[in-house]
Amino acid sequence: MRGKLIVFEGLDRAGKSTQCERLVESLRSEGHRVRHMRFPDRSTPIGQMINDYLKGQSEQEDHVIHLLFSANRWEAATSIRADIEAGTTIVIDRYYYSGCVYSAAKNNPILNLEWARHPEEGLPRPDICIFLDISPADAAKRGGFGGEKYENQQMQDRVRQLFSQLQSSSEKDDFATIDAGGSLDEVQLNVLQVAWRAIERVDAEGLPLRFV
Ligand code: ADP
Ligand code: 2DT
Ligand code: MG
Repeated sequence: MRGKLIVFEGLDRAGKSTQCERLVESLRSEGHRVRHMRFPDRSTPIGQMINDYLKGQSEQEDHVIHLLFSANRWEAATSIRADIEAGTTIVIDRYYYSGCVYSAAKNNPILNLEWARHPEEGLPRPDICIFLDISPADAAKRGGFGGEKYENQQMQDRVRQLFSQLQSSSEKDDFATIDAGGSLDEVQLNVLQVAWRAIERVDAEGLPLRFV
């Protein structure tokens, strides 16, 4: 059986990184072969350029940084596909949905959601995107903003709006939305249920890996 492609998305402090790790551990303990990834992958030369930009150590034109984020996924795309075909499930902390909404949130006159999506076309498409939904008030309880580029209220508000736009577009069937405001264990239980359901569906229906 092929591996599955499972993605976590959501706003800053929704609990993506925490729940991503927990899901990877749970699936491994059940005997699945699992590769844990995150985007941006700051370890590659392209990822280092993205890291410098997010930390305010370099400037990039809006389209240029958008294409670097996309290239950072494309440089991993062949190995994602190969692993899935070889039976390894891949769990990713952020993917092209973040790529689209963060760039479109800048209100650049050209770089809207539609423009933003084009360079992503052809990437492996997730079997499920688990969207961790948090209110601004609950996010604030989890600490303030860090120092990175997009960690400010205006950007987060736009990102929230655009994520909801994406979830009622052609991408809507990709998403399972989970209330991320509960305790760590409550959220984890819901995540597990959604992930199991997605895995079972792919296996039961013999669904092939799709592409964006
Ligand atoms: P993200 O990757 O979405 O930005 P993190 O997983 O890094 O979020 O979590 C952000 C902060 O909130 C961390 O300090 C984490 O321990 C805490 N946190 C995550 N999930 C919960 C939760 N369900 N309840 C309370 N605190 C949480
Ligand atoms: P982390 O805090 O999760 O490391 O994210 N971002 C992310 C984009 O603007 N485009 C993308 O394609 C991706 C994957 C979201 C760092 C920041 O990078 C943003 C937050
Ligand atoms: Mg994180």
